[in-house]
Amino acid sequence: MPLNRREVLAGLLTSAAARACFGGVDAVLVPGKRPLILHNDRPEDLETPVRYFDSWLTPADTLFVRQHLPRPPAIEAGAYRLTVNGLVSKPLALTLAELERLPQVTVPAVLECAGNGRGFFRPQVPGIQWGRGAIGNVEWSGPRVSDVLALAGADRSAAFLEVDGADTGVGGTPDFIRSLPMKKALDSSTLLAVRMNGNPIPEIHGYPARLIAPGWCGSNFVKWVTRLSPAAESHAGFFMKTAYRFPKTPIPPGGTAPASDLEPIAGMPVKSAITSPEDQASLTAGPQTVRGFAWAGEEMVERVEISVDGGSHWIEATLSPQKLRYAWRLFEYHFFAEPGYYTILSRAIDSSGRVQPIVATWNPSGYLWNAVDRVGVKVEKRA
Ligand SMILES: Nc1nc2c(c(=O)[nH]1)N[C@H]1C(S)=C(S)[C@@H](COP(=O)(O)O)O[C@H]1N2
Ligand SMILES: [Mo]
Repeated sequence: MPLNRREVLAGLLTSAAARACFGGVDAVLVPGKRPLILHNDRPEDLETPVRYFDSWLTPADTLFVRQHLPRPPAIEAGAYRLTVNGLVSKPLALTLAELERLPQVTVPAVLECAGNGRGFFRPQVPGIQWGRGAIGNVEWSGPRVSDVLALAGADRSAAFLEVDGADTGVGGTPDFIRSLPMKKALDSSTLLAVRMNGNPIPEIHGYPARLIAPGWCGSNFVKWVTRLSPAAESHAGFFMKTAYRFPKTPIPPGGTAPASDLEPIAGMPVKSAITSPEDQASLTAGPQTVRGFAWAGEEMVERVEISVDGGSHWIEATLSPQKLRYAWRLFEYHFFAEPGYYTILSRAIDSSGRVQPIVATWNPSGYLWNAVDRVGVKVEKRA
């Protein structure tokens, strides 16, 4: 539920590190973060304002935060244990040092909440009304999940890997447990990350270890991982059986789908977003630059096209040279603007031929918003 100003103030009184600037919804509730868009304060759900997206890697101090449950007590490095049990021949409890002694692999990968862009769906759907900023591009490092599982003699033919974080359900809230298909768990890019952008993972982002399932939605990136269990079945809890499911075939906007017509979200769709100029910005006539990022889940971004006339003409943007599966690519497009109003659009095209659609597929939970992005700008005469 969004907080009103009084609730924000009440939160401030109980949190010494908290500060808020009341010009907008920006607030600092987490030490070490720049002011982010506040959706919830306890647990913290914070969105990155698009103006912060000006680099290929998203720094820790601007990365969005999403959690369903209260943050677990800080985990101390020496006390940390990763339990590997279930369908394994040798159940284990690994220390952080043991994880760090395995070969360390680095994978730059987008972290995006399945609900990013939910606020744009019409009719509206319940849930956090994220705009464009529940996403970031981060360099993750740590052992491969497959190497960790090998230590325990895991049954590689088990259908799923159950992943549990240190946070637990409170009252009636279910525990956050996810099941990853074993095929994805054993992929050489799937990591149990112990570092984020070269540093230990910040507490709020999952210290000391979190799962990284590149190209898949953020709900699979389980934070504070304390248990990995190969299993024959997918976990029966809320976060697998109800949440993060998408209609197998499109349904009418505003409609419903029986549970049997929903399936778990896996790889993410193709998408681009404009980060500059901001929507409804006032610009001065002359040369203009449109900037943003594009990503395509498990596919490669091949091309981004820009229109500055509402989609009548499309021209290819310049992409950043880093062409890596799972990471986003930055784009740039230059044009000369006479005074007037411009509707600027961006669309990405990926290696499997997917084109970012004009209309995102409406679904009851508001997942996977990926419609062509759009900002409007007013260009005024040079003074
Ligand atoms: N243990 C745990 N892991 C979690 C979650 C959670 O609530 N608990 N939220 C998931 C969801 S839905 C998302 S989008 C990402 C958000 O990661 P971040 O908070 O580091 O941005 O974490 C995922 N991992
Ligand atoms: Mo999410």
